[in-house]
Amino acid sequence: MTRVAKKKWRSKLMSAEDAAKLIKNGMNVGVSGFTGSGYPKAVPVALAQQIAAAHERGEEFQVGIFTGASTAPELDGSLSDVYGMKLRMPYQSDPSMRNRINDGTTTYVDAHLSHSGPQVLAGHYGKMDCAIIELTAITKDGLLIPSSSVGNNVSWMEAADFIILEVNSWMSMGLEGMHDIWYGVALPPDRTPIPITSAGQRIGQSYYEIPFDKVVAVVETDSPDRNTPFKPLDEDSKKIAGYYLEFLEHEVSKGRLPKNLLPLQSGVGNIANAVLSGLLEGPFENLTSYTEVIQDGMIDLIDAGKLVAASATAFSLGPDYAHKMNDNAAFYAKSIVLRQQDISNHPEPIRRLGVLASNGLIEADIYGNVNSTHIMGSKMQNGIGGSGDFTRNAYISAFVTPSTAKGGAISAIVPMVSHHDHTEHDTHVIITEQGLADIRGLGPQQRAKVIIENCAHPDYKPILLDYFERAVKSANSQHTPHILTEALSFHSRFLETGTMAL
Ligand code: 0RQ
Repeated sequence: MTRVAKKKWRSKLMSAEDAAKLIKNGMNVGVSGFTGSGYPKAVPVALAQQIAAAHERGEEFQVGIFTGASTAPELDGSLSDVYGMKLRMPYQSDPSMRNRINDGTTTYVDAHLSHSGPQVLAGHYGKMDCAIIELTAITKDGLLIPSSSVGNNVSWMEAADFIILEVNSWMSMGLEGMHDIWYGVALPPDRTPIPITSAGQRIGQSYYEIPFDKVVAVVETDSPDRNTPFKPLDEDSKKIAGYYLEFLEHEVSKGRLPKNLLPLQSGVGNIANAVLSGLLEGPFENLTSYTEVIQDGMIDLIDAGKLVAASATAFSLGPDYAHKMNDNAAFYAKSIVLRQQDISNHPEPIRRLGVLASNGLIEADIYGNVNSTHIMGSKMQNGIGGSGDFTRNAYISAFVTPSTAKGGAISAIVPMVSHHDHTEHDTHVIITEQGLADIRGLGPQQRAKVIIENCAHPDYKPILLDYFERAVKSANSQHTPHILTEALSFHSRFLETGTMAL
């Protein structure tokens, strides 16, 4: 049966190729999609083909692409393979896209995810011409049911001059009712409080509302989301998860956290998923989550009855779990709420609910500053994503990482970070497979000792301690001692010799 059930919407049906022809050189295009979920699957591929053909003819053709977060090969991959993007924001993780950013073809604006929609609406990027948004269905009553992510869709459809909809019949109709679309967001000075006081609370409606006349095409698709499977849990991820869970139990025993904890946020990656797996065996019940993406581990926690409410903006599920979600979406809609990302990631509910954040990092320095985005200070890995939204506003902000990268040639703990995303003020706990540094309430020198002692790899501990002790002796201040000519010596040594080790 067709997913475009309302007759008047069927008058807009079009092929992906014809819809893509409506997008011209230089346009800014807002697309749905968040960590491999809910991105349009047909029009971007057709657009990439048209861009490649134009380039063959020697014509200029590039567009600006605005998303929720990372997408998938059909979008970031296909458009960056043909050098089709002049601008990309706010987050990506695609290898081809990363190459275009680092070879200078595409300008990348690495924005906080909660800011990205409002910034476009405020006009920071000029005009948004087109929005391409994936839906689960247009019902016979004319309701537009979102698909597996909400992301920036509300902002893009409001900002764009015209809208192309992709209706994907691969999505489960059981998703109807899972979304919470709140049309109360406004730019200053018209902002009003977001009335969320518990993680699972619904404050809006389950469908989008857009002017019929703004929609120029409806394209039917039947394609799965393309989420990458999580790697099997390795020993180090399990150790890191174990330290975090011990820490949370300790906080409960001291009366600093309630028995069912506070709403959990869990960043991207395998360690985050290992933490969720650890919770499955842990003592905590009636857990809640106020986070950005629903990961495999959360589905297990819901199945086990341990997680009672989860708020996010998208799924980030491995293929097996994505199918499980599709088969049982109506059941999961009882405990999962998918919201716009300017609400799922907004400082206001994050601070109000007292979220416990846990995010990955590329490197941290001995004083607790964190680099989440740049390899050796220059090369973009993914982007800040939602990590700043959560770490800056969390009740307790933990960072998790293996103590080394690239087979031990790189230490995740360095004298000074080569790029700053999260400052020492927003880092409360750092955890590696070596141990946990609880740096709350500590001054810079005390933090350095705990971070080096508890988190650094044994191969790097002596040279970090040596740096710190010499800095204490020679620095012009005892507050945050540094030897500026040596502060980035670990990085320059790696670039010269291929290892940070001496
Ligand atoms: O590279 O894939 O080539 O082997 O970085 O590192 O250890 O697999 O860890 O997948 O958790 O990613 C910070 C990038 C960590 C991620 C970051 C290399 C390493 C590997 C990945 P390979 P791991 P993760 C809200 C949260 C920002 C967004 C965010 C991230 C690759 O967590 O993007 O937090 N965070 N969002 O080898 C050189 C170093 C390195 C290094 C790691 N010091 N130097 N390479 N790598 N450390 C949720 C959302 O926003 C959706």
